[in-house]
Amino acid sequence: MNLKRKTGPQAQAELLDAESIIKDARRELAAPMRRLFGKRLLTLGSLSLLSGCELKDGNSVNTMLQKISFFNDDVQGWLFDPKKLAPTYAESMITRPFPFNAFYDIDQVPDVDPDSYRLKVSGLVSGKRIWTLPELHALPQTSQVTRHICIEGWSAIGKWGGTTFSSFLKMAGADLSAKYVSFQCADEYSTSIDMPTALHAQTLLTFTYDGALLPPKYGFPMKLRMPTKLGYKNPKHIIEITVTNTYPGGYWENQGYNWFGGA
Ligand SMILES: Nc1nc2c(c(=O)[nH]1)N[C@H]1C(S)=C(S)[C@@H](COP(=O)(O)O)O[C@H]1N2
Ligand SMILES: [Mo]
Repeated sequence: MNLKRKTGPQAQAELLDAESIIKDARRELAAPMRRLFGKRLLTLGSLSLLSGCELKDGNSVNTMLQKISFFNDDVQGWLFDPKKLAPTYAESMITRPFPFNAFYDIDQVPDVDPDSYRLKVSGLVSGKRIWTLPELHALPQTSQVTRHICIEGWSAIGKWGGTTFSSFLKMAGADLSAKYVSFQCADEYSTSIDMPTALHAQTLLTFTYDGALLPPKYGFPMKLRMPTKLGYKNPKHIIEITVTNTYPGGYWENQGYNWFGGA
């Protein structure tokens, strides 16, 4: 894609998007390296050198994000600051249509029946273990417009609404000193996260996308949305949440994707 050759509102939107990605890249991805190597790495030029990417358009920015997130894999665990917030955006910046992605095609999206649906909460928890959808929808709701970054080299801005995951975990009587929270999904996908990320202020158990009930393709009946993590760490169609001290892995993690997966 060469943005310079395009004209019209779509091209302008893409250019704007590329600019905001660069801003995020500087803020989000340069910060850990800045702490590691000093101020010089803050320039886009040095980020570009380090990742071997020429930053000429939206795609190359995405490729750089991908490479730098791999570069960070070994160091970001201990650099993770549980209080640091990911950028949020104006609703006018939402990417339309928002991309669909899964380990299968869109016609294979699982069809979850809302009436018989039950969320199971298991492992190191002392509270309620079985939740119906109306019970989950009755929890306090909030929403966020954030950037979703997929390791396959694309990113998009979307709006998800739901309940703060930290308050859900507290309500479920979860052992907050446990190491991991893992997720089983209706499509046999799974992933897991560290407890500091689970308790992060922007980690939401979401039931809506762009103000409407989460459609099947985006993860009905719920998606855990974490702007601080790459796309594959954000499970859709969750059917079971487990609090544990035993390393749980996940669908992509077991095939070599980095477990931490920070964005
Ligand atoms: N259950 C489930 N969750 C999943 C996946 C999946 O295949 N199954 N794919 C992950 C990946 S790699 C991405 S990029 C996002 C895509 O979410 P979207 O379809 O809402 O864009 O979902 C993540 N969560
Ligand atoms: Mo992804």
